[in-house]
Amino acid sequence: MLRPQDGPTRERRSLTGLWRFRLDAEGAGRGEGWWRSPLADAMDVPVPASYNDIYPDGTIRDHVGDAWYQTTVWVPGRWTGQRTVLRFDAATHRATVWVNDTEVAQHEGGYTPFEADVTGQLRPGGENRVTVVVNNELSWATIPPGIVEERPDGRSVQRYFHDFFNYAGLHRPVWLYTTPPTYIADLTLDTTLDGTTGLVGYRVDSSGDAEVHVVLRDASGREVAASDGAGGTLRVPGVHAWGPGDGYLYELEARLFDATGLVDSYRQPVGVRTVEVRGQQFLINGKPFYFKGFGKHEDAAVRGKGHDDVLMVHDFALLDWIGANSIRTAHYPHAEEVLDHADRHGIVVIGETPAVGLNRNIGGGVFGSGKRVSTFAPNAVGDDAQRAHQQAIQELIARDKFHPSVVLWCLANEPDNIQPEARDYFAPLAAHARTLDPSRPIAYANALMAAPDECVVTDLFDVVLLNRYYGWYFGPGDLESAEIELEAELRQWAKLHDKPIIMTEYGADTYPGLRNLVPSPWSEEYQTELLDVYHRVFDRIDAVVGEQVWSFADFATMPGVFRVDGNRKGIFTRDRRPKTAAFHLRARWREGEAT
Ligand code: BDP
Repeated sequence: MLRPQDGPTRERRSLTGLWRFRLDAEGAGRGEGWWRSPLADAMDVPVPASYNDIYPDGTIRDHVGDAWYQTTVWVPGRWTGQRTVLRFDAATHRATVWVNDTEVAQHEGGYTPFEADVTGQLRPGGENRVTVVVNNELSWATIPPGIVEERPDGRSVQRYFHDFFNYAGLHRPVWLYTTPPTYIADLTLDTTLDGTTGLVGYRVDSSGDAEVHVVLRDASGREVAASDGAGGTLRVPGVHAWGPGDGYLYELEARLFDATGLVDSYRQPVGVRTVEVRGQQFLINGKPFYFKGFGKHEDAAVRGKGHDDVLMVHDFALLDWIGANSIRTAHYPHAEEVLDHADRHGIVVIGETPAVGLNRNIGGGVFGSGKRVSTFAPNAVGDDAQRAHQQAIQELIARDKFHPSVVLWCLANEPDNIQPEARDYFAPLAAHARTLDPSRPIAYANALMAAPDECVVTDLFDVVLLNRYYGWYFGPGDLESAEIELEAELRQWAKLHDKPIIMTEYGADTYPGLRNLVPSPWSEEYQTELLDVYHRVFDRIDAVVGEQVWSFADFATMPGVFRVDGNRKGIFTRDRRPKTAAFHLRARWREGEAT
């Protein structure tokens, strides 16, 4: 599924803006056919945005169930004869879509795009109604999982096993776009380096009979290679490789021709680079790479998880300021605009699926105590969840396969990895990911539940990703023990598994402005000292090839006694002001640079 674009043969129209909106906790709209007429009793909500925090109203913020969106759009008469497609970049967590009176799409999963060919339903030269019902319920059949509980007063309340707030709605842009009737349906690219020559393998899938011609241009627009035919390899002598800090992109243009001339054209940015895990090293273009950066959420005041270019560009500017070279898109695929930006700016990305909270022995970031319960079981994370997980992996890879910034797939965050059934659950998923993308390594992020010799799934993956909270959830306030325990554990991982280790989470909740002469939890000094402890240990262990602090910025969570207006492990506050630790990290990450 290629993204919409404007070009000589294609046109797109954004449907962002204010849509009509109505909550439907009882689910009445599906029976009453609310898509058939203008949405009654509707309010305005902006798209893209989460709907939860737009109005000061708890029933909207904590809504569970259906929410209806509707807009109207004039479609130009010149679209007659073209193939027209309606695309949602995301609808969290599932959606059904109607154009005028006809249902055109259903999609499950909140962070990947879906589309429908609406040529038969859309009236060019007229006004058209687009209606979407978005549902935010999480269950044991969904990724991420959750449970809807009924409270004594009859309200439904959503419980889930991750800490970040369950924002919902149309979080990303919505598009109507055209393609010609015979069109380029998909591209497959495969880039590698042969010395100083770049090799770009390509395949163009088209919907009908047409001749294929492909050109590759460098960043200045100069043609550097060309080829005829639906598949082949382009050679680029003296290639400018894509690399960390060097977001150099070529552009591949695929064109279809028939006897009348140009039929379709599609342009795709291409970064030429290699990724390889060798022993305990992570190599990009054959050189060892050390990850410096953050686990990052899509989260902001008022807009929730709504994509916003302003915030995105600002966040990347902060990454640059602090000297970060990488992010993990915790805990779901982030907007495609984010990956485009990472590509262009040479920021390395660990791309994660929404499989977070597959662990009944952890709740919302806090570790359960006492008796272990089974996570991977028919009445919990069973076959339905595994199917949804497989689909999430497939849609993530299909969506992001072209991005050179993505160097590693993270298939899950902190799943139960001790229960023997975890292996049966993950083995087919890992195999599936490798089939879909043999070019990138795979991993999962591991919580401090299983010692290196207890984890039943590590050998299915290429890289060890560790989320560790010594000195916070474990021994809060005791950084001396934290240093000893962390080092002992890391040494054991390095000894037992010949794989690189990336610390994908470490940090401490920090209330900005709380200062202590003797560092104690929640103070700015404690966050800084805790990071120092971890950094000293990382620097002593060769197998550690990366440090990603949790988290880039404070973010909204479900309510909890250990959350003060959200998760406060941000190095920046939610409105992106630096905590003391930001300057400290900057000194480490930009050491030796003239800043
Ligand atoms: C980790 C989770 C992360 C949480 C973090 C925390 O991976 O999503 O936000 O704990 O509690 O276990 O801060």
